[in-house]
Amino acid sequence: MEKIKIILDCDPGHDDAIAMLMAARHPAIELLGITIVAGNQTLEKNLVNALNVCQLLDIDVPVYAGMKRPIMRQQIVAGDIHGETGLDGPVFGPLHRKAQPEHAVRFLIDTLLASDGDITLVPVGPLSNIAVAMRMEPAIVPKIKEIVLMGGAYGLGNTTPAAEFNIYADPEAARVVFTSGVPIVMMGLDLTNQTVCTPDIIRRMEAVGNTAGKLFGDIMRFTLNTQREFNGLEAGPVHDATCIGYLVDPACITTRDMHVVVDVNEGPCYGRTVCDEMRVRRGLVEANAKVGVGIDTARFWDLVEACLRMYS
Ligand SMILES: [Ca+2]
Repeated sequence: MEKIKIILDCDPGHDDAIAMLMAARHPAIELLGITIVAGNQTLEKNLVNALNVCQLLDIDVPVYAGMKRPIMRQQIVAGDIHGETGLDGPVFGPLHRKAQPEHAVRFLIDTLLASDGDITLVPVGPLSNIAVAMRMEPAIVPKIKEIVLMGGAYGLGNTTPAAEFNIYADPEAARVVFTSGVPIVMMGLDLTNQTVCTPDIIRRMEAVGNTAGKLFGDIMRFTLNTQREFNGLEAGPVHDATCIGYLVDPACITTRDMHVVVDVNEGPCYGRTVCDEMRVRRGLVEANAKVGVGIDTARFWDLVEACLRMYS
């Protein structure tokens, strides 16, 4: 079977780390690189977190640092959910792993230009790196096979009543990506909040009994409390990991075609993904995204466990 070539663009981040460990070992995926963006925390902190996860789990994939700030807006971070480090919970040893010297945007451009149009981008943080790459070298746009992203919502937001964090953290970048014409699959909160990782699931993953299972537990036990406190959820969802679930087992996720517009007007809906869920504009606009609406959670958690078992 031909592997799905991906670049994972992330801001680790608790759920990012789960996406990383799934993407790095699943045999259906060839992980070409991990690009880091400011988001859940500053770029510097997200980069350290990514390198720590790679070092701990022996993930031999190049890591590139990207955009330090959003395109236009003031920077925001999600310290309430992800803690001061951006990945509070796990304790890592001294860090020896280093990032590549090249900028993430350069890596994205060069890799896509040299490709046969067979690379899928998987952005699970603010879209700053992807948007800047598209603006710096528009020739990459037709080279992108698909963008499978975590962000947005057709229902309510988690950072403002209208907006989800990844999109709200850089709405102008999201606008660039959603108007690019590249096929988009959007895993928004409506879908990802269905993956709340309750204590029984945490215990099940820890019972795998290896380093990856322990890391999963250390990560998700931290979000149990923050998500309950700040978002009123039963436990922490593994938002970003649903993108990997979709790639390797698309039948586990139901999507609907929708036209999605990112609101970049300053006001209460700044950063909202306005999704034409009811298709009221049918005949006027074409759908530009497949939006996740449902997930077979039993099948999804089986997949997560299988990925954890791929580690020694
Ligand atoms: Ca993320």
